[in-house]
Amino acid sequence: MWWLKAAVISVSVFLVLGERDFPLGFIFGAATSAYQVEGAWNVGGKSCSIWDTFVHTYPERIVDNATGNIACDSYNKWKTDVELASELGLHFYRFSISWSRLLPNGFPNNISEDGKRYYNNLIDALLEKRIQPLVTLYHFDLPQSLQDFGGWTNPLVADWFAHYARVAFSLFGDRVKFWITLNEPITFCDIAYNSGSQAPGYISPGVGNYICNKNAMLAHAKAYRIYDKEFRSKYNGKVSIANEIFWLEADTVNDEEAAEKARQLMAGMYCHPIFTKQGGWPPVIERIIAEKSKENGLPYSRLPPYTEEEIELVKGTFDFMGLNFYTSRTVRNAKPGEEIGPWPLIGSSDIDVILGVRPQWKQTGVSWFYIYPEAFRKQLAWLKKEYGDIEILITENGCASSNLDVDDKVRVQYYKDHLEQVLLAINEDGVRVMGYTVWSLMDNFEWSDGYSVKFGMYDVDFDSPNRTRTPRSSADYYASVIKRHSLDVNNKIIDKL
Ligand code: GBH
Repeated sequence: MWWLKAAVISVSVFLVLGERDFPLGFIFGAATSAYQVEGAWNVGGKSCSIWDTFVHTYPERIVDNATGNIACDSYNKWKTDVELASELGLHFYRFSISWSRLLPNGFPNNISEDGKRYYNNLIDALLEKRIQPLVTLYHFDLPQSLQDFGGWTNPLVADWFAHYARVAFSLFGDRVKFWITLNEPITFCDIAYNSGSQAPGYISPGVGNYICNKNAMLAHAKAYRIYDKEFRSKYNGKVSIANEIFWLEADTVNDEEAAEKARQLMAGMYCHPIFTKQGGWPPVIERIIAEKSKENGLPYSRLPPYTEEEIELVKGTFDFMGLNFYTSRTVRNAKPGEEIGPWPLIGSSDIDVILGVRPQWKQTGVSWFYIYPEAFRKQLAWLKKEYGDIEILITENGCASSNLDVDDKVRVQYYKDHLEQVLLAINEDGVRVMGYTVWSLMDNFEWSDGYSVKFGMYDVDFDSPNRTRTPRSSADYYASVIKRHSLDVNNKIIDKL
């Protein structure tokens, strides 16, 4: 009576799915990005990206004048990286392609054999271990040759990106089923152009950031449309964008309106055009920036408008939503005449708000990073309310430390507390979270913080030419969560927390 046995097994599987178990199809992964791990900045015909230029031109803007010239040497050590991913039992590994390694002049008429070989090797090695590759097309490293034409502020960048995306889809799409077009446009648009702390290092607050924002939305959309038209029927993959969203909450009950405006500036500018039925900019922000621009004496808005056609092009270009979640801020109205620093680091002079933190949020030892796990659930619920019942993949979540501790209890606690909130979002709020990605598989070049800030489950010895990778407690913990598909793990690390 095999059917009875099967029924009993499936009923009991159903029954034993406890509160601390993840849904059956839930997937776990870890992430890195090309510039942060590959090194080999000038090897095999690769040309410079804006990060190569940035670190070489302004060494003083990076802690210890660090560069990604060698980084984790993943260009040579990709086999080891796949080993680490496999030791952890990852379902998928999220990495990014270096545009200027694959297309050294930025354009699709010169595909690098070396670049092709490198990414083919990595993809094939992952698949051999039954690890799905999840590929980000753009993680902050624009070819310098395209920056020379204005980079993300030139509207042609949307087509340059789309042509690059087509090359990647056609080379790797037979094996890659998950694609992220752009990683965190808020970082390479708002942080970059408002503060200059990210490549290309130009400061153009309230202007460059908005031009970049619009062009990034169009670039994403064009790549998505190409996948849809030319590849989907053959390859049947999924494509989206990964947005970083700090949870923003009202400082006091009087700041609720300010907080909602700020959410529209942080999340809305990169989600509303894609994930809503209306498309286009969040109306409240579009109106405010138009008014501000008028006050500035401009006969047009600093926020470039979308045409009807562009709204249609961008709207609905997603198969799921990618979310990078780390930290939170409070929001309050700025006082009249109060000096306001750059968005999204300190505040926004366009919407007249100031960001802060609560004293009870523990700082990680990294300037921008305060821990508030409950915010994760609030963020997921807000996204569902705002954009509907869409599938969400956590494309990054993780914890920074500034010390070398291999027994990284704070990081284990962070994963546990944040995964608990993910489970609550799924079980209590009905948010359709598909999976979770740890940033990062290993320590790597943490942008302007160089190697002084560490996110890795594996410690990397940057003093050794071997770039030796050593698992931390967090690697052990994450592996047991994945294996058990649950937070109910018998793990000695948990007992020590
Ligand atoms: C993500 O950025 C990135 O996708 C990833 O590459 C990165 O390594 C990871 O998270 C950890 O940071 O020093 O005040 O200028 C998260 C957003 C943007 C947060 C840059 C830190 C610098 C703040 N990051 N930001 S500041």
